[in-house]
Amino acid sequence: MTKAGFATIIGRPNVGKSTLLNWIVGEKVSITSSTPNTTRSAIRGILTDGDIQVIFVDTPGLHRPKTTLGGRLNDAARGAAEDVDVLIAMVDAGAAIGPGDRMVLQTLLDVCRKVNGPVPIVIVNKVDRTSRADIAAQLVATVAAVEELAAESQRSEVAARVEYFPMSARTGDGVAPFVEAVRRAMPESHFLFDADEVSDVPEMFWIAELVREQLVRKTFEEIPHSIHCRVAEYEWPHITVEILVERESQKGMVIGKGGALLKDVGIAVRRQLPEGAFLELRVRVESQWQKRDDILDRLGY
Ligand SMILES: Nc1nc2c(ncn2[C@@H]2O[C@H](COP(=O)(O)OP(=O)(O)OP(=O)(O)O)[C@@H](O)[C@H]2O)c(=O)[nH]1
Ligand SMILES: [Mg+2]
Repeated sequence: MTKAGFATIIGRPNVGKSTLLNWIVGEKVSITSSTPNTTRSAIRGILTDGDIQVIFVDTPGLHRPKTTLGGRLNDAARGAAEDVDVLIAMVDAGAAIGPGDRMVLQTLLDVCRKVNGPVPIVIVNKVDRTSRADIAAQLVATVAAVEELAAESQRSEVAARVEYFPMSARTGDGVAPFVEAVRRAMPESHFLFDADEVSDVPEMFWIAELVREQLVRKTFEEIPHSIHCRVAEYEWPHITVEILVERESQKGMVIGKGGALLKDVGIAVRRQLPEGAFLELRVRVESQWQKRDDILDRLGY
């Protein structure tokens, strides 16, 4: 009998959730950057090995929202944490456990309290950047935070079941035992995806994501958050991606001096597309789109 199920990763923005998903499936299926709130939807990466299939789900970083979009990103993450077989909360080894992490750990305890609820796992990521002593201290601090939150919310039974894994999603150090624990938790089931599938991300969405990834990496301050990308026209090999920004001034920043920034973005994206692709990038102002429910509905958030 085969086994298959879902394992969702939640955490504050920027802790390394998407980097881990990509490492696990061995391919880039979720865009990453050092700017918080890079991921804007639940992204599935599929790992099939032998007779066990795990669908790992990457989520938008949980944060205190400042815009309507931010609230929707949190909702998407919380939604993806329901009805799964394993729930994984990730914290950063190099940053003190703060209110944001506590909120994430509380979500883990709450969702996993249900009878036959998900197996709770906590990851301490980015251990490549910290000393052994600091990793040990962070593990102790994380366990203490989980136990304190559990004591306050009558979740001690859940806290006792939590498994902890220090790792580096960047180097892959420590990832294997974690993946083994997730595989062990999969229930008996037929496979939910073909054994050779790594992701169910539609091609149009993926091309728009690759453009957004470059823009998020190459722009600063509020601009990464003001950008939305979508494929406006697709007739292979001609692809037009429309880049939405919120203000006229941002348009200039995204285009760059003499079009330099957009050109760089185009080069970096084309390298990741099949040979022969013609990519056209267009920038359009859609005022305050992050704050407007009607536009967010239309954009699919
Ligand atoms: N040194 C180090 N950096 C890492 C590690 N994992 C991720 N990073 C870096 O941390 C930054 C954020 O990584 P992401 O994977 O985009 O983080 P995320 O949790 O998906 O962030 P959001 O999508 O914004 O919620 C990137 O610059 C990564 O390269 C790690 O194990 N070690
Ligand atoms: Mg991400």
